[in-house]
Amino acid sequence: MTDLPTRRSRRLAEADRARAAEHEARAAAAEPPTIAIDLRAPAPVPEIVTGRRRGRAPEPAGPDRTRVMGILNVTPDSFSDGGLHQAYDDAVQHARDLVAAGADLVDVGGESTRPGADRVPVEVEQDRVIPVVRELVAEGIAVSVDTMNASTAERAVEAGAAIVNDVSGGLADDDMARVVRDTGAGFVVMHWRGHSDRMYRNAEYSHAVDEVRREVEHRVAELIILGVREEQVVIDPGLGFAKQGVQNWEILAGYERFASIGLPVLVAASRKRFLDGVGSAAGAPPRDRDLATAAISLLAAERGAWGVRVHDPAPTRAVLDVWDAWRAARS
Ligand code: PMM
Repeated sequence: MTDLPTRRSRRLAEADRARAAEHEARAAAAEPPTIAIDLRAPAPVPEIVTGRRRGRAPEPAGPDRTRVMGILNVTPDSFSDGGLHQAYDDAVQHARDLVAAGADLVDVGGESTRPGADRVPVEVEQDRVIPVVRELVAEGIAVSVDTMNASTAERAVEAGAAIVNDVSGGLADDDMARVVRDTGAGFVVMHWRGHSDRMYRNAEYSHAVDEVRREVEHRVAELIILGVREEQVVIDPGLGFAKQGVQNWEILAGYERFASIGLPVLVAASRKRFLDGVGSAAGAPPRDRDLATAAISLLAAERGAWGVRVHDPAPTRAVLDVWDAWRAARS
């Protein structure tokens, strides 16, 4: 009786040894595990993106000043200038005019994101924007491409665009983070809660500033996990996108909370509906909102915004020049 447990434990030990030998044989026959390490140096981030970082005081002029991004919609249906620049020649000429009026860079888009807009086939979008991007870059104009499509972003960056401006922050196309990561392009990550056809159904907040801040911060964290570098990112609260009238003002008034995420901020209020009746008559056409837009540009610049996105750079440039002169005289 006493040797029974011993025999059993011997049998168990033999079975263990056999199993271990079997494992070893299988492991030896299998391919060794491979670990993919990307040894390429990361692509450099364009200077126009990296000028001002957290904690740096705004300077009166030079590369750190608030950038003026001129809007070039090569679309037939954008809410304020749609259809005007559809032809290639018109688009290129309009971009030159934007620069002459004070734009530091031109944001080229081929798909309208106005409320209720339908999606455009990606080939159509690319036919609209890629030749224009190529020409502007050849003329020495800094370009961002306004797209939710990774393949359009990739082709535009290949054509020389420095920045991908994606109103969905990469949520509309799973491949966008890879394109941004691999190209080193700047990436404007806008707050987004879904496509234009359901824009206003998603405009429900108990505290707009806190929720927009939290959602953008979360999105940036996801992008960092996917390999996008912090120095590539510019954040944008997405005025007018899933936000109703007063919510846009709350976001502007809460600018500092948003900026405290610690990333450069783009403010894109230009001609948006929430400006109707502020500084111009209620119901006036969108282009009558350019003075109100310029006032927001000044307030944003004073708070250290990385950039402002505007349809007409002239009034914005004028107020920023006034501010520069004011500050220059003080120092
Ligand atoms: N708004 C529009 C288009 N693109 N991009 C960013 N980053 N932020 C915006 O608020 C934004 C955008 C809306 O249409 P528009 O081109 O006619 O202004």
